Amino acid sequence: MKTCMPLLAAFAALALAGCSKPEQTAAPVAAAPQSGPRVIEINGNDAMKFNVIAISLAVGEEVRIVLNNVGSMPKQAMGHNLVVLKPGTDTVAFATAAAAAVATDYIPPAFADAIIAHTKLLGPKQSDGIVVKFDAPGEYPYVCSFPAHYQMGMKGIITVK
Ligand SMILES: [Cu+2]
Repeated sequence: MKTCMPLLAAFAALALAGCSKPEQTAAPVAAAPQSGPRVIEINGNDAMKFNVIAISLAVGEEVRIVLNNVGSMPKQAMGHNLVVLKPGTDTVAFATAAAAAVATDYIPPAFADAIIAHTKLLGPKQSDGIVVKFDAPGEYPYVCSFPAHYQMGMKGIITVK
């Protein structure tokens, strides 16, 4: 911040020198809106289910998807994440590759191009959020990539219109 001070001082000097019009002096510097994107909360539980399996969004709508692990089993046995994939991704192949990707918290490097966004792998009572915005209509699958959870039905679809 210290490096900004000479600039600010320069602007102030210009303003005092009479270069400013009234409407320019009134602009607040830190007036960013406090309301962020719409939040969609999804719970994952010890029964290997998401409580939300269908989401509808408008093209270009920015949303924050928050995954809450509401279970109580240890992360090593019952971790959850939420991975959003591009339309048309072979989700079975993805889940199979993910199950082997232990070193990367079940995010398979070979599918990096298919992943739009993903949360961290969450232990019990942990939460993580991702901000997404889809510029093209389609059906975007989301899955938990912890081993066997996709096969148990821990998945959903984001429909973008
Ligand atoms: Cu899971």
